[in-house]
Amino acid sequence: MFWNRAMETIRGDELADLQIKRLKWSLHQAGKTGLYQRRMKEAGVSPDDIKTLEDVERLPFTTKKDLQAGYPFGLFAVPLKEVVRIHTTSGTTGKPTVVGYTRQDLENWSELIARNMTMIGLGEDDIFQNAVNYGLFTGGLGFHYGAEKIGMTVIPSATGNTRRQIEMIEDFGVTAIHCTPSYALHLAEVAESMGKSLDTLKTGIFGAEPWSESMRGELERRLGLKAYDSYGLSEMYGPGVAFECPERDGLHIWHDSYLVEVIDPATGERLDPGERGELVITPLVKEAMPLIRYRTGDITRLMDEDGCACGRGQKIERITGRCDDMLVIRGINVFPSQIEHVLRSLPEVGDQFMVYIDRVKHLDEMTIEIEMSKVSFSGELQDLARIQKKISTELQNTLGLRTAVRLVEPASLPRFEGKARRVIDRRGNA
Ligand code: DLL
Repeated sequence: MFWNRAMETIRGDELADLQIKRLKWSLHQAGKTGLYQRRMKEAGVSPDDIKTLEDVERLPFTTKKDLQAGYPFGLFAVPLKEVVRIHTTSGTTGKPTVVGYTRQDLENWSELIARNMTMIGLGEDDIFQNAVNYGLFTGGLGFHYGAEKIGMTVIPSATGNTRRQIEMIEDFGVTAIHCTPSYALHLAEVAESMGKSLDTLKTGIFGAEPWSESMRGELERRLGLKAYDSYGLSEMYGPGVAFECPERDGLHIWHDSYLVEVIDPATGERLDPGERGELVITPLVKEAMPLIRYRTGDITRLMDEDGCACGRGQKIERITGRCDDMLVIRGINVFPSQIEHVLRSLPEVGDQFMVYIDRVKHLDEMTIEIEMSKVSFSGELQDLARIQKKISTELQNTLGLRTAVRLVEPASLPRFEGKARRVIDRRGNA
């Protein structure tokens, strides 16, 4: 099903023409800010030099640091009186990143969310529980207005009070839920402990943090729904940048609104289609805060141009990590998503884990605290030693790194209502 068939299926020359037209408009809009006046001058390029999509490579990059330097409103391209909403997201250090929206931006954003929801078969017959933070986090209001736009019955449940959330799902007959994958797992645990099977739930929309295919399998089994990956970032409005269709093999980017490239994060060179690297996005319709070649820090690759059975255009692969959360441990690069993938494939492992990195006598040590699953937790020392060895071996095989594994009782590690913080790096800069 399509919300906006013309825009969702636009391809080839027609798409390129639209993108270049919108890109020129965005460059003009960005040129209203001091940052881009300086940057374009330094790069020796003016909006008029950009005639084809290949010319985009001549444009300067924008990073999170630039947004922080402009804190709070330095990157706004419209007078503050035209900004009708502000969201923020965490910065790399100190102050948060501020994002502004005009009325048209809010309209564009809910259109994109409406496309996502319609694409996976949701509509006015659905009852939608939006179990994410409704404050400055873009997941709350972003999905709320998109869901209302297509006529769903929206329950703005926000986060917290998990037992009440479960009662609402049951009492209101909720058919679709949106939350972080970590919170979905927690909901599943609590529902099981309450003896609730949540039969009305059919669709789960999960995003805002990396999650693996094994996590998808687990959520689908325990919550009895079909789980879809949703990608976005506050700098690009929020959720709604890319989303899985029913094929669930990669996420469709809304190419009429976002121009995407994949670059080598070390050199900034553009990579060939299919190569994995950092996703760089130039929004094409943002009014209040236009950005040029924004470096997302997210690692993905562009998938085959054609070939999705749903009829929409090019997709990106699910985000496999960030170029800046990559851990270098004893010279070996480790992505937290790799650890998660290994752990979730082992039946002995329960729902939560925590990774600690320390420097002991100048050597990096990684310790993983792992909650055991209820079924495998017998408390017998012999069993524990066997399971510990099995997990260490699996981790070593995948990561190429020896890790200390500490097993803990089921349900004893902290739960996260929002984004999980599972990696604690205690090495400092020493
Ligand atoms: O997390 C927006 C969002 C809300 C997306 C709800 C999806 C659902 P930020 O707080 O600015 O915005 O964080 C953006 O989160 O650069 C990624 O590193 C990560 N991220 C978001 N979605 C996914 C995903 C929202 N599906 C940052 N898979 C991004 C992996 C994701 N990582």
